[in-house]
Amino acid sequence: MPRFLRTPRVVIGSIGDDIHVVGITILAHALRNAGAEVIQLGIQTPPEEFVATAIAEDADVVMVSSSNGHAAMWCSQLRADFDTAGAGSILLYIGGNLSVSAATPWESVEARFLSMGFTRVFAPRTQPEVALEALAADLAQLHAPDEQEQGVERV
Ligand code: B12
Repeated sequence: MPRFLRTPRVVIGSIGDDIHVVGITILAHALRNAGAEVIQLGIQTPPEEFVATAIAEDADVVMVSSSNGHAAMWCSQLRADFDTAGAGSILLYIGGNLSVSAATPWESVEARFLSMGFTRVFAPRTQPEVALEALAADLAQLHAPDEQEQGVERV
């Protein structure tokens, strides 16, 4: 399990009309166990609620889940919405079942969501540990200069 230099604040939810709840429940549980502060938005969360909550909660990362095949429709403007709200550089992760057809090559699905502005795109059935490792690495990279300056030690 990764160790965080400081408590990450994570906003998580299933976007748009998506009702699949098991993935976000497991992910939220794993994040809390790893020491993260999790703001769980639940299912059927409108894109604008991710933006408003992430800003209100001063989140480090937004984890979007989508399993019903509608992700591209609900996510196409999400990065732009964060830009408009003044939080353009927030970490934006997405996972679940992102394509309508399982036959779509993963590389093209990943490329599509990266081009929408997601920081990381996770393949179906990604285990929580993978997301935790990615988050620890991204946060360490983002905060590296601050931590060195302040002499913060890993606990
Ligand atoms: C259970 C289930 C349902 C239940 C949901 C119950 C509930 N309240 O959650 C019910 C029966 C209600 C349902 C409904 C529908 N479902 Co459904 N469902 C499933 C099923 C069988 C399992 C989903 C699940 O819980 N998996 C277990 C969890 C732990 O796995 P997970 O969600 O993948 O999440 C893991 C990872 O992916 C990852 N993860 C998930 N999100 C994120 C986000 C980030 C940022 C990260 C890092 C990781 C991450 O973390 C989790 C832990 O490992 C899947 C098939 C399957 N085997 O996956 C279909 C499936 C997801 N459903 C599907 C469909 C099509 C539907 C419906 C549209 C069907 C219909 N015609 O009505 C509706 C959706 C309606 C809607 N508005 O959303 C399709 C989606 C296909 C697609 N993407 O194109 C699937 C893949 C079935 C299939 N093979 O066709 N479903």
